[in-house]
Amino acid sequence: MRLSAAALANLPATVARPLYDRDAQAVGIVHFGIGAFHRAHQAWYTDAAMNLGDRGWAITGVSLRSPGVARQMNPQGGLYTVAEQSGEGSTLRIVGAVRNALVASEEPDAVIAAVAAPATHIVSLTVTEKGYCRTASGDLDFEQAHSLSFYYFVTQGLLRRRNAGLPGVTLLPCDNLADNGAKLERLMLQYLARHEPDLVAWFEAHCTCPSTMIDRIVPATTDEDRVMVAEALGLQDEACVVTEPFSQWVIEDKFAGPRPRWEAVGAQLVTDVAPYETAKLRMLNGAHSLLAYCGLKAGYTYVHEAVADPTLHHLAETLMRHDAAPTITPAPNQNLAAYADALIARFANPALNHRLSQIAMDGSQKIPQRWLETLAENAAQGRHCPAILDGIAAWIHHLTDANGTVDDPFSCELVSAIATGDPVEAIFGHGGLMAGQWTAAVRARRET
Ligand code: CS2
Repeated sequence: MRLSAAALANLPATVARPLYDRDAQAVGIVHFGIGAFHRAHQAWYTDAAMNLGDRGWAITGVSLRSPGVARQMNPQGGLYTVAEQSGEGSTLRIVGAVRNALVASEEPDAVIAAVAAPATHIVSLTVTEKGYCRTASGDLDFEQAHSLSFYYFVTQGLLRRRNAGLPGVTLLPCDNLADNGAKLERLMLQYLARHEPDLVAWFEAHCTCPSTMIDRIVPATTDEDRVMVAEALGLQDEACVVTEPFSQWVIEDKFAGPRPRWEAVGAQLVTDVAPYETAKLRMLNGAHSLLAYCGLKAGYTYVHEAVADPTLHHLAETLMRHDAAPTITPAPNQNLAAYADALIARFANPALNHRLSQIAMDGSQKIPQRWLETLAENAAQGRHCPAILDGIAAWIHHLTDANGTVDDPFSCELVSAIATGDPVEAIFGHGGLMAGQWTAAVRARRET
């Protein structure tokens, strides 16, 4: 038996479930990239807001290519379990916010119609760093941003909205990029200027792109997780996600129209996301990538194993407290030392099997905002970043070790850089993928 609306009444009493009439909710949000992270984070907050009485915020999820999630969710009427796991046990909640999942490559018109629907007010994104289709210099890569990118579907939907006299939408990026709202706006405008120049002025007047800081550790769901959830529910749930109890969402309060009352369920609506976003990217994600490359090199599989190693633990602490924290101007209520303590405790969560290899992928997309900005700011002050330099050395080792099969959108460039025999020069030197001032420092550190 599969999880379904009809089966909700028979679930064990310990499993929380939607408190609202799901069928009566209009779809107010179209979300591109309906992976595990969205289901455990933005959809989970939206479900909580609907549990408190918010109406009209059901979500249509979109996968650009892969039919996997749609096949998991649609037979369950969009329902799925969020299992929060810690050393103290697990808590299960059925989330009802997702109405359906579309596969853009199979039903492009349905995706465009969803963006164009009058009840839609928000188009949100978790397409990962590479999904923004940027060149190494940060501009839109028009070759990648083709007819199967979110740019195309959003543009077609917005065209219909404009032609029908409908209001614009809020485009809400929920990926780990610094200043993600401003970046998305710039890239979207580059796309429109090339493909629909007539829409540029309308977009500028009617749509907004708030920045967000999103945080929850969500490992890829495994078969063991599905078995654990099936045992707890007494039903099969193909779309379940496993996560930690912690969750944070900081959103720039700059919406083009209505939005759910996310602040009533724990999100922070602020005028400036930057301090939160910078701390999260440089400390959490920075330490994550460090543990990933150094941990894999040391033979570990999971984050909790890597952070239990005294040497790697010390390195992660050094990155957060010595390298990153001095580059961050905290918000008035932000305590970076306490933040670092909390991050170490989250990484050590023994109930979360978060694979280092999941974090290690797409390094070219992650390393700039996780490490290089910290490195550059410290360099400007004449300070060194020992932990980050160790991380870069471990990343280069990771690329070399991959034997030509690097999981990264710039894999060709990275494989060629390794083949030159001087990857530091090829990647960080003049004209390299990550050209910067730190070539000599990276080289010196690698050689020790
Ligand atoms: C991780 C993030 O995979 C990765 O690169 O660093 O997904 C991390 O788990 C999240 O950003 C936590 O909020």
